[in-house]
This record gives sequence, C-alpha cells and structure tokens, in this order.
Amino acid sequence: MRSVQPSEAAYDGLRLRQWSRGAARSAGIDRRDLLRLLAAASAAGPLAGLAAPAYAAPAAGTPSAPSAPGIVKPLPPEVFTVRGTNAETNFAALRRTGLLTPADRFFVRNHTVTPRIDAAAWRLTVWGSGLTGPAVEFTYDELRALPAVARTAFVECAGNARSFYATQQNQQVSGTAWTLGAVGTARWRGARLSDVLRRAGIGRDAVDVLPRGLDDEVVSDGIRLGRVRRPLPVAKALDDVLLAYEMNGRPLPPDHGHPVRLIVPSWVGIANIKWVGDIEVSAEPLVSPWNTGLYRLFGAGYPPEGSAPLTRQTLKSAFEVAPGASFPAGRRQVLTGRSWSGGAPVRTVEVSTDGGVRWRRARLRDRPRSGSWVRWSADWVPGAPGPAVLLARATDRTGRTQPGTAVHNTQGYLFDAVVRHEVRVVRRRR
Ligand SMILES: Nc1nc2c(c(=O)[nH]1)N[C@H]1C(S)=C(S)[C@@H](COP(=O)(O)O)O[C@H]1N2
Ligand SMILES: [Mo]
Repeated sequence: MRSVQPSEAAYDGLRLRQWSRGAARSAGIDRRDLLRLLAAASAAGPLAGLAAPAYAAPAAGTPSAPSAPGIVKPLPPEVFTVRGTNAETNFAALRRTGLLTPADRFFVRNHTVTPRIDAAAWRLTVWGSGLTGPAVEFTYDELRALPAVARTAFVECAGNARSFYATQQNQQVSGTAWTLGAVGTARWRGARLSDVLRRAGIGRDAVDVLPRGLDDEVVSDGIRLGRVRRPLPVAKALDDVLLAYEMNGRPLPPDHGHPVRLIVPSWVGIANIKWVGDIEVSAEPLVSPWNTGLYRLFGAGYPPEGSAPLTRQTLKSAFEVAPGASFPAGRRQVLTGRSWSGGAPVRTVEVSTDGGVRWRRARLRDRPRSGSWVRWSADWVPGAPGPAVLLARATDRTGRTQPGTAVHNTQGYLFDAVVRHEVRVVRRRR
C-alpha cells in the first residue's frame, strides 16, 4: 500500500531483525518499556478527539477562539480544528492561499508543548560512535554561515486522514482523529544535514543518525518514552535532508521548530524533528519508540512486531471545501483542491461529483514536483437539490492511484483511499 524504494525497505527489514535479536541498541528507553509499547501498538484503542467537529463555522459572537495547550500561535476556528495538543488545518481555509501554506495556517502536531528557545543561546551537538572524533557543537550563526539551500516540501503527519478508517470503513484505530488537514507545504531554507555531518566528522562506519527535540519528555500510557527522536538511515540523512531555520522566507515560528528543525522530504511527519538540540551519529543500529511501537503498521496483514518502520508518505487528495457545504442548484462552481504523494510527483487528478459513477480530469494548476503538492480545479454545475458526494482521486508517476479502500492498521497510519466529501445542493434563491 505504500511506495518504498527497495533500498529503504531492505534497510528497514534489517533494522527490525537486528532489534528483535537484541542487536540494535534502544536509545534512551528501556527494552521492556519498548516491548510494552509494541504490545499496546498492536491493539487498536480509541480515536482521540473524534468528538470535535470536522469543521465548525464560528458562531456569531463566539467569545474566543479555541486553544490547544502549548501551541503559541492563534488558532482561529475558521482556520483550525483543535485536537488535543494539536491543531488541524481546515482545508477550506486553504482555498485562497497559494502553493505554500502560510505559517499562520500550517497544522501543528505537538507531542507535548511548544518550547520557547532563544536562537542566540541554542546549540546543536553532534556526537556518537559514528563520528571519527569527539562531539562537535554548532551555534545558530555557525549553522547559518554554511551554504544555504531552499526546498519546497510538504510536512504531513503519518496519521493524516486517520478518522476515515472509522467513519468511512467502520474500522477501529487509535490516535488523533485527523481528517485531511494534518499536512502543509512550505518553502524551507537551511543548511544541508550532510554538510553538518561531514563537518562533524561522520565516519565510514556510521549507520544511523538520531536527531532529538528539545521539547519535554513524552509519557504515553504511563510509559516514559523520553524526548521525541527517530533514527534516520545514514543514506537518507546524507541525501536531501535539511536543518531548516526559515519557513516561507521568515525565521521558523515557535510552533514549527524555532530555531531549527529537520525537513525530511516525502517522509512521514515524525521524521521532521522540531527544536532539534542534538544529533547522535551511531556506528550501531538505533531504535526509539518512534520507529518500533509507533510508526509501524500493526494489524491482520502485518507481522506481530509490525511492518518495517514507515518512511515515505502515501497518496492523498483533498477538496478546499468545508464538509457539509451548500451549493446552489444549477449555478456553475469551480471546485478546487490539492493532491500529493510521498512516492513520486502527482501525474493526474480525477474528480467525481456524483459519488463515483463518472470521473473527469481536473486541471492541474502547478507543475507536479516530488515532495510537494499540486493545486487543481474542476467545474461543476450542481443538479437537483439534495445531498451530493464529491470525490477526488490522484495518480502519481509511479502509476499508483488512490484506491477505494485503505488497508487497515491499528494505529490508522497512511490512509490513502478516496475520501467521500459530503455536501448539499440547495434550491437556488431568485
Ligand atoms: N521535537 C518534536 N518534533 C516533532 C514533533 C514533536 O512533537 N516534537 N512532532 C512530529 C510530528 S508527529 C509531526 S506530524 C510534525 C509536525 O510538524 P508541524 O507541527 O510543524 O506541522 O513534527 C514532528 N516533529
Ligand atoms: Mo505526525
């Protein structure tokens, strides 16, 4: 159900076997706690925050916008739906934005709370058995003095669209009940991780690179998971990963990782560690909760210890239309939306306005690029008043098309099926 380069799949499979044999080192967590986490991961628990409406228009006179504990930026209800410590972007709020998601509309996924970090006092420590010498520190200015590269990339939570396993497929999954808005695309600018690793003296025997956030330690169901961290294979770390300090031409905002975060193009959101404080470079394989019990696929179609750790995101499409929106009968509409894939650039997008009987090509409004999304539009003249279902289905350059049903996994990751977007056609007022 996902697109993985053979080399990545081979790496993942190897790491998993090493860990099961005890040959990989669990960085910063007790082995028994990891096993408990694994057991919990293979049983689906309840969705968190499903009670929150997918989209609530602000009622007249609403006194204040809802807030998520620990998110710094304002979360106006017409832009965001708050889900626990996280804020989902309402897709309808992207309709008049460009290719890039403005920072004040970009979704936030926080395991705990946004830390406030002073860039002048911040240090990045690179250390570990995979370096040829001792630990090396970088200041913010030193990082900014390295050659800068810019790249347009989406960041998307692996659990984006998770709630449709429940609402569309009647399957139980655990985690935050995102609809489609746990994704955003920005222009990221920063230093290449490869430049930093080379300056720090990465050795030939390095295998894993483990960036760690400066936010609080995570405790989940009584298990202390430690600070947010997830190993990257050295091949990816040396490929296209950025240590970003700018988002859309401005310093990173606090909620998105100020002063520095990782950008790991096309990979699951969790790889994009925010507020990075240190990077361990290891000559032996590393595991953390975020590549063992979390961010693997568990369930009927998977081995008991789960799939290989997730790498690339899947394929999705979303309308920039509020769920349940009304359209006047007989009046021409321009429906707009976006499609994206972690596997390859989007090739085509098809739209159906009759629940999937007939499909037609949408017009692509951007040149498809890898790691980014495309905006598209399609005309629609709504017919008779009553309920209507809008569907959008993308195909990427690997030839993959969004299926009718996503393959279930207990934690509801990588939902790729076509989403049924219910709206109403209403009598036209004269
Ligand atoms: N340090 C740290 N990095 C983190 C997280 C976190 O909670 N702490 N959340 C991860 C997850 S699960 C996602 S989906 C992305 C979200 O990035 P955003 O909040 O900038 O949209 O950040 C990732 N990086
Ligand atoms: Mo995520």
